[in-house]
Amino acid sequence: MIGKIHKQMSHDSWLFSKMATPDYTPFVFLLLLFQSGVWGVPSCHATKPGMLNVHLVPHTHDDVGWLKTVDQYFYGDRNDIQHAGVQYILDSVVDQLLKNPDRRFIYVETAFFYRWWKQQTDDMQNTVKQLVNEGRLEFVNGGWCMSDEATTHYSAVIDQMTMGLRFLNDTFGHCGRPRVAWHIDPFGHAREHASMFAQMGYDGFFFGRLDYQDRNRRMVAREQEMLWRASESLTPPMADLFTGILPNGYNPPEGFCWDQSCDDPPIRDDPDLEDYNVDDALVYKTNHIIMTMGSDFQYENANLWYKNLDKLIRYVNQMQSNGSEVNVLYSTPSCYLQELHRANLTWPLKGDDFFPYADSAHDFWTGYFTSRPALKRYERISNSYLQTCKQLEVLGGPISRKGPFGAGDSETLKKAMAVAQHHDAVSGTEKQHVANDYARKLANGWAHCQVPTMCFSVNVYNPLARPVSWPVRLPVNGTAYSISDAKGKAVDSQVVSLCASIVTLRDFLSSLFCVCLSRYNASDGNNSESIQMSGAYIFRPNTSTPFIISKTAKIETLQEVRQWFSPWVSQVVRLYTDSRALELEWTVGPVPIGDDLGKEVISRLDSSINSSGVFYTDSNGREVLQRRKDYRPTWNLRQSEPIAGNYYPINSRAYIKDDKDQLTVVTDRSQGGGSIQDGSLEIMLHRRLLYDDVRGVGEPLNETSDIYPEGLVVRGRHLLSLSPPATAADTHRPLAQEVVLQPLITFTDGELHPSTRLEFSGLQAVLPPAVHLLTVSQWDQDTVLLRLEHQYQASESKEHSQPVTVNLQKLFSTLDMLGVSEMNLSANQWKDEMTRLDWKAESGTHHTGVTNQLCLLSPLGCVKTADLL
Ligand SMILES: *[C@@H]1O[C@H](CO)[C@@H](O)[C@H](O)[C@H]1NC(C)=O
Ligand SMILES: *[C@@H]1O[C@H](CO)[C@@H](O)[C@H](O)[C@H]1NC(C)=O
Ligand SMILES: *[C@@H]1O[C@H](CO)[C@@H](O)[C@H](O)[C@H]1NC(C)=O
Ligand SMILES: *[C@@H]1O[C@H](CO)[C@@H](O)[C@H](O)[C@H]1NC(C)=O
Ligand SMILES: *[C@@H]1O[C@H](CO)[C@@H](O)[C@H](O)[C@H]1NC(C)=O
Ligand SMILES: *[C@@H]1O[C@H](CO)[C@@H](O)[C@H](O)[C@H]1NC(C)=O
Ligand SMILES: *[C@@H]1O[C@H](CO)[C@@H](O)[C@H](O)[C@H]1NC(C)=O
Ligand SMILES: *[C@@H]1O[C@H](CO)[C@@H](O)[C@H](O)[C@H]1NC(C)=O
Ligand SMILES: *[C@@H]1O[C@H](CO)[C@@H](O)[C@H](O)[C@H]1NC(C)=O
Ligand SMILES: CC(=O)N[C@H]1CO[C@H](CO)[C@@H](O)[C@@H]1O
Ligand SMILES: [Zn+2]
Repeated sequence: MIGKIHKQMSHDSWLFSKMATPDYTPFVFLLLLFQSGVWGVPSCHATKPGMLNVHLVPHTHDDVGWLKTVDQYFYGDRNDIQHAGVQYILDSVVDQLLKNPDRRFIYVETAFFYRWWKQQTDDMQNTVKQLVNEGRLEFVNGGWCMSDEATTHYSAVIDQMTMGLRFLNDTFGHCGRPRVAWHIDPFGHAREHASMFAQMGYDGFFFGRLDYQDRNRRMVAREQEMLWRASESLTPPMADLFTGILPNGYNPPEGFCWDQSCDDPPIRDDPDLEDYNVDDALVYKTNHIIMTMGSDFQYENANLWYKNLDKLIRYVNQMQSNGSEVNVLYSTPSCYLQELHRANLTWPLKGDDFFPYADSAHDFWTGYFTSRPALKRYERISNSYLQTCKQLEVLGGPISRKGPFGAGDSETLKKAMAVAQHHDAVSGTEKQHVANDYARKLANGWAHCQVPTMCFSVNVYNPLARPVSWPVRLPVNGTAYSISDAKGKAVDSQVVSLCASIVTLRDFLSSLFCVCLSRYNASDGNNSESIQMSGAYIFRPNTSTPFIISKTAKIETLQEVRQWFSPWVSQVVRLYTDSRALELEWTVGPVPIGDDLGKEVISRLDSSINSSGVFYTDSNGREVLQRRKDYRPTWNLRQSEPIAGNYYPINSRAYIKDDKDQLTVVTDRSQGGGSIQDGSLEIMLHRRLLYDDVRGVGEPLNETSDIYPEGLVVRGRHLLSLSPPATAADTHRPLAQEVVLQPLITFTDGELHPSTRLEFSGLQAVLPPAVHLLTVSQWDQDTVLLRLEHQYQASESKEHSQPVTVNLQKLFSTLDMLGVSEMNLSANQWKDEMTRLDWKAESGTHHTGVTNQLCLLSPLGCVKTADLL
């Protein structure tokens, strides 16, 4: 749950409408008022109980940028690159829906729909509202985009979903609320995404891509539809999500593509429909099957599709009079889901995730975990900037929302960040000109979000709800600097000369573990086993032994240790006083390609930890999952790529451990990595490739820029901590949050006005360590959206995986709270509207973890809801 706080300056009475929270509340949402809602019941066509019901779902998959930029896709510009124009799709579909009330369409990407909507007349808007109210046009997923699942951070995903779903609710009310999450294209699926979707109130989730071995097994076992138990911490069914695998990716069955972009013959009026193949249905459990009738940017001329679908339905159903038992109907994912629910079956339970994704033996989509490391970092730091900008808009009051010094407009950055979550944006799988466009949009967002600032002075804003100790590094000239804090007290500081030489770290470093940077030669496809090349999506090293860039790094020791492995790979190692972690700052590039070989550079940490093939990676920056080398929890893996097949997404941290020690690496962006040898953890930093990997992008991942025409140079940081496993989470949870929401540093020129306030805290008191302040954002004139999160996973910390209490009345220093209302995670439902379909799991409802609890204090005291089990 999450919340909006009604604030009123200088008012100190509190009107809590009601305060109840489920027993573990990862996200808290509070809003002013409760309203009763009536569910819009989608109007689904009747099905026939004794027959096989084929649900035809007309749909289009509109990437929010990929081969073309998001704007080019909307307008249909640059059709020489790819024929695609979303504005025409929506024009054409609405027109065709009006021609026959039986027809249905689903729409997914609110970033596009929102643009189209703004250009429509009142009449057209009313017509579309009618279509939505009648269930003829249905929104599914409904976020601003269809986010990538491997390289996104949960906070940015929640933001982009909230933005899209809010537009739908504001525009269409209840009938516009999507019940189904729809990730038909992302290249693997994260458990945290399923958990978020459940907490956003979705009743089901459909996707297209999973490992080919997993899929084959599931088809045989008829386990393509399941109940995903997506959290070890939440009490079922809070994070349970009904999940279905679509029969044909997201394409139509072979021979049935009637888009203008396809060559399949139309249905003639003397139909021979013997080819109509319903064998797919044999691998599903019910007498219902869903067919995705559409694909990338289809329906620009919707008449072609609908005319043929009308005929298909008519002719196939006519055969029923001759004994056929196939019933074909126009449908939507939520109508299909409703039938599955009605079937009242039990479904297999799934506890792990769907990474990594391979579409055949040597084709692991694990390269994109690291592709475009500079864009990945820019996206991550833009998230931190946006959260700060939103907080200051709230704390600074109305003046900070407009005017020359006001942050004014966080909307631009919000939209740029939402678009950047798309599965061809932060994933790094777009064309170079499109990657440039995402970066340009983020930069424009920063410009609109100028955070007001206060000799030169350095302003540091910490967006977390607790104090942090954070090193600030500034380039200076000379050594004569005195640095003081707001009270005039000296701040501990050092000027590190670029060439001085003081011994410190070397012994420390070698006693703990050994860092060495290595690289893989990328496969160029000339190989007897498979012609697959490494590319933007796919990681395929030439051999399974990494090539050590240099056995002897040239080392200079200062307050920091500087290592040069080669002219294009170097690293600085720093240990700050009082720090819980060692900092490795790596610099890689320009990656040489003179030998005509692509290269993928990794950082490998070797330790004496007895990790027995087990390692841990986070899911979208939130819960941590256990990984085991050459192993998948739900099927017997035949491992065909010893490196790429053991890579997993690392969004914020990864670790290995034994009984005594845990080595944790906190990353500053999403990267791919794994533990190939016991005691070792490797993380891919940068990749430069000379071939396209034939997954559609049509370009080698060969990044250059104006400043780096020889090849992009990328710099980043890893924070390493070594602690006893029992207390490791107490370090790496807050550390990871500090890197995600890092202090914002700004500069002011000239003397400060004497009356300038040098120190400010938006909070009255520090929040308890287990509670993370996830969102503070202006919702409308008088309300603020607040999300509080219990950030510890069940059982991971003796001290912090415990219920915790927050007193909302004493939270903010500049806001008074008039009332509070709870909402679901994506803020598109009030608490009293929250209902979800219940599903029965096949086997043991094994719920292990201790339930974490976040209790909100109200005048009624701490209110707990009953255990949901
Ligand atoms: C039903 O079968 C009869 C006899 O085979 C055939 O003439 C007729 O066309 C069939 N009708 C349909 C709708 O297939
Ligand atoms: C669903 O199945 C259970 C048995 O598993 C049965 O008790 C229950 O009545 C069924 N519900 C409906 C609505 O058919
Ligand atoms: C550094 O300071 C010296 C002396 O004030 C000056 O001559 C020099 O130009 C400065 N260097 C830079 C890079 O600003
Ligand atoms: C690996 O590289 C060597 C030479 O550098 C080449 O002979 C071999 O075919 C490559 N293997 C693969 C799988 O690309
Ligand atoms: C790989 O093989 C293709 C054709 O078989 C050839 O054109 C290409 O030069 C080869 N690449 C390398 C790096 O040997
Ligand atoms: C990578 O390619 C280089 C040639 O550029 C070769 O010397 C080296 O042995 C190769 N390393 C591996 C691990 O294949
Ligand atoms: C490593 O751990 C495994 C159990 O996880 C144990 O069987 C093995 O003996 C250990 N090896 C060493 C060298 O301690
Ligand atoms: C990679 O980029 C470099 C630098 O722009 C260029 O010289 C080279 O031809 C490119 N190679 C490929 C295969 O795109
Ligand atoms: C959704 O929209 C309806 C109709 O405008 C409104 O009454 C309701 O409060 C909105 N719900 C939320 C959660 O904002
Ligand atoms: C965080 C939270 O309260 N999420 C709730 C949102 O609403 C759905 C039902 O629609 C609940 O299942 C979630 O728990
Ligand atoms: Zn896509």
